[in-house]
Amino acid sequence: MKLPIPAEGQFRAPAHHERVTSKIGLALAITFTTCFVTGLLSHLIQHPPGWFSWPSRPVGLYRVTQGLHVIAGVASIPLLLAKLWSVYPKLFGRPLVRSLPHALERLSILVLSGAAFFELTTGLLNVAQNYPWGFYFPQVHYAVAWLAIGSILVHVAVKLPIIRRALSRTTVEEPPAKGLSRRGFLMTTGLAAGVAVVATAGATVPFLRGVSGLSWKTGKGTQGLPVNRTAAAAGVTWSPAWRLSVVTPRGTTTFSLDELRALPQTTAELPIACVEGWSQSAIWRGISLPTLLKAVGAAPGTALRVSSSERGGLYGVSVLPGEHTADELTLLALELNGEVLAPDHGFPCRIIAPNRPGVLQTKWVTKLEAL
Ligand SMILES: Nc1nc2c(c(=O)[nH]1)N[C@H]1C(S)=C(S)[C@@H](COP(=O)(O)O)O[C@H]1N2
Ligand SMILES: [Mo]
Repeated sequence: MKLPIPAEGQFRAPAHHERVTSKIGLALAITFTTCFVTGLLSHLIQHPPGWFSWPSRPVGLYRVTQGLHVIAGVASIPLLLAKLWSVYPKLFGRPLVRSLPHALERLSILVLSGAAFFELTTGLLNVAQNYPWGFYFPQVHYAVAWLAIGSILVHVAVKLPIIRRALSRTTVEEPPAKGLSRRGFLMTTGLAAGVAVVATAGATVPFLRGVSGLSWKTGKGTQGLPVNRTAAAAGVTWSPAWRLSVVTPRGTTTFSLDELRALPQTTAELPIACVEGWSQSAIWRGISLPTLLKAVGAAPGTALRVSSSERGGLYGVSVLPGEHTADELTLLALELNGEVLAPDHGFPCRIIAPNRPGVLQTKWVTKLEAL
């Protein structure tokens, strides 16, 4: 039996109108651009090329950019589904290929949909802390982002005449049709995007914490702060023989925990802003990096390599650039929310610096080396 293939002209539901497609497309262009710019920024902070430097202030800027990254990504999911719904009758356009430009356009849409779909699913699984794949998420998510943004640019350029036409007309005669009106479809799409955001944004927006049923991290956690990797999972243990070594061109200085406690202490309220989209502020207390550098006779603003006692993990080592080691608020923290750091939060000491991705806030620090 042959399945009847509907002709393109047979789809008369208002949701398939080019004005609907264009409006949702515009919203998607905004959310995807937001994702791209904030994602690129996050990538540059974590893998800084020579020309790039990232300031240590304002303290919570990265918290905002990464929060936006995940919120815009979550909002994109219903938008993308609505957009695909709106345009799918075009898939039935025959002949499949009319000309070379037409073939290229179809191919670019295939790449665009594939890349967009890939970014949203991998991103969502990442914030849900599920890693059901064999590749290294950040690298692949980053590479495909270029594919997505590139094909969006091509797509917008090709469709510009249609987008202009569809969005410029103020009143369009709405054909009598069954089902949701155009406005109804757009409102439903907007509502779905809003619900998705509210249900998850509490992971980073404090006043939404109570409302976000699906937010992946809550304020509950050891010492009032979520834990990303526990001491047990990282395989770290501590013994009184533990020492911190600080290596500078002038030699190596070691500190016992008691010696660190005897140095002048600084208190700061700083957020952990995880690349996975959750963030939370806490009160930290410890030795500020300018104080520590002074104690070992190193120049202010010396960049440092930070190593932890964790073996084999991906996040056991980080680099603190000069902008951060010169900032009074960058701490080698010994306390969190008024208590000695719990093992899961990095006991005996961890880095907490203003305006940085959580993944660079190294726990269980054992060595600092001047670069
Ligand atoms: N040594 C080490 N430090 C680490 C990690 C890690 O896996 N190993 N995870 C990082 C990540 S991804 C985050 S978000 C923060 C979370 O800190 P918390 O568990 O104290 O909230 O720690 C960072 N520091
Ligand atoms: Mo993280």
